[in-house]
Amino acid sequence: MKLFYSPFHTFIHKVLVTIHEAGLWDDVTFVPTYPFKNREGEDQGDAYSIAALNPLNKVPTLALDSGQVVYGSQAVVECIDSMSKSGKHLYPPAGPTRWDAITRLALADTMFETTVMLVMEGWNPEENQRIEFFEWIWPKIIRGCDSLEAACKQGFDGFDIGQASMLHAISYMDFRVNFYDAKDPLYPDFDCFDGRPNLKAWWEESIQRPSVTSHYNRDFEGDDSAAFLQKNVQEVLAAQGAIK
Ligand SMILES: N[C@@H](CCC(=O)N[C@@H](CS)C(=O)NCC(=O)O)C(=O)O
Repeated sequence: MKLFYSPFHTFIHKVLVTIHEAGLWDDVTFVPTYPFKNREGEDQGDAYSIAALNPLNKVPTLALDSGQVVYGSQAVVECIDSMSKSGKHLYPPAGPTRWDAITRLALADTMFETTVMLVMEGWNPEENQRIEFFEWIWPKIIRGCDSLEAACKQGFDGFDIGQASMLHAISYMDFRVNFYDAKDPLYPDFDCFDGRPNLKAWWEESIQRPSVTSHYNRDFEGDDSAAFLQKNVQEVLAAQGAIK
């Protein structure tokens, strides 16, 4: 199977964590995709487009060997977890523990997505950035961090999909500041661990997991050319019978 994703390993990808935890690392062809290089005004044109596979043209997108395409990160991780070869599953059985795990998945995923929205707002010239936008987003992130602190204080029974998403969201906040050099108008020095000792202790322990160290802060070493990407898109279409 092929995973189309953006190969920035300076944050933790919950999809990569899930693949590793499932013992499926060697079954995946990792296909780097740069969705924002397709934006108008970029000189790459549609070179990195995966719209032929995913109408939203978003990462992550998973293509199974059958040609079936699964997109939306929640669908992708559930699909991967279902194929686990390691005997481990990140989704507890139906019941309160599962609802808790998938609710934290939803919370952390939305914290991640709203942080992406802050990144995109920050691409506007400073005088055009909407302060109301930051005022709308930040309380969600701050309450979210408080809720995760409470969850960490209570503790977890093993590693679950909610925690994979928490790693993703928390590391992306750092990525926003360091990679994009974001100067936030409201919280320029925000540190999610400040006053949240349980979240910090959980983080320190969780980033030791092999599923995290497998990629976090490591260079991507494969082929990230547009030609490699499009070759893989064509292979998926061929598997679907869409091209000869
Ligand atoms: N809800 C989606 C969000 C994925 C997402 O927003 N991906 C971004 C990269 S961080 C993307 O591909 N953006 C390209 C675009 O929106 O055109 C998911 O969970 O998979």
